[in-house]
Amino acid sequence: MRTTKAEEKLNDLILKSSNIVIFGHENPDGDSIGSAVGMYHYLTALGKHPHIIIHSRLPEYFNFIIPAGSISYYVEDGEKCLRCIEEADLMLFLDMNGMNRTGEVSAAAEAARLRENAPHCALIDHHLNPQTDSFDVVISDTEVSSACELLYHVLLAQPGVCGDVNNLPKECAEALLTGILTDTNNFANSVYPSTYLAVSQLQARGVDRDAIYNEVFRSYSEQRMRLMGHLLQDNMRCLPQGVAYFTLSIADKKKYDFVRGDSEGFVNLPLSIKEIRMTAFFTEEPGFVKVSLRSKGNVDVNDFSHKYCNGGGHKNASGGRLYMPIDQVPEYFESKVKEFFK
Ligand SMILES: [Mn+2]
Repeated sequence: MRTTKAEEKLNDLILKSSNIVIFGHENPDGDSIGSAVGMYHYLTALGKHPHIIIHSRLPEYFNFIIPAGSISYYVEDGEKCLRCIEEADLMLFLDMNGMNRTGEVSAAAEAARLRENAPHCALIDHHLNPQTDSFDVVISDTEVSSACELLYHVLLAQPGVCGDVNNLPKECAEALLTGILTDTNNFANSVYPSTYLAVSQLQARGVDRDAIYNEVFRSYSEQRMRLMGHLLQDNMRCLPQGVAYFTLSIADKKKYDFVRGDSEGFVNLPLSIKEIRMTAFFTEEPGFVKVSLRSKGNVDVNDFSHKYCNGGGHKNASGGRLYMPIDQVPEYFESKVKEFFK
């Protein structure tokens, strides 16, 4: 097992730290929570004191991998979060390309960098354009399926693990596989040869892939499926450029008893239409519209999001925000699609 300089440095920082804060990104998904929880178990097994900080709560169907008391949510218990940052020797940022992706807690994280006895900071991520300046260690690779896959390779290269997956706690392996399953949408996208190697080893470690699949992809409500039907039937529009999009209003969320995570995966649905090469899904939130973009082949939605949606991500999957009423989004989006595909 070859260990890179960055992996060695990460190992050093972990060994000499005790209180370690792990940050997940705002609107956490399976990869964010999987990588954070995976790291939490690894550090706990080493005798460290890790704690996870996330801006706000995640969908309930991820509860099955979250150890009791392991996470504090900034919007619910900001004081505890600030105390953890205050006491941190090391802060880890997973599945995000910069501290600003942690939401409102990012101000406290950035301020901690300037204090006396500042904590060290490490980034482990698979998004484009990592903000390397803010970190002592940056482990960034965009040629992997997910942060969880990258973390798997990083943990295996740690001297104490010696390349043997059996040296990782089983709960760590479960969390990592959860993130790989969700970020690839059950192996539909962003799958690399290294992904199968990781998954093969994680299954060999005894992780029950089918059980995770049922927890993550088959745990929704009836109302969620009816909402999906409504959006596809009454709301989806297909444009001549091979672009499909739909919007979810706060009114529809109320009508269909929407809970966090219910719209997970919706954005991918129109990509099953042969002619469609790009999809957009707009969700009305208080004060802004959340944008999710997906594409097939060479259509670069990272570029689209940078140009028109105040965001970014990956070539075939990215996100952003619009600051306009939801009913103005169709006109805006359709004009930008015309410009983009000109
Ligand atoms: Mn990810």
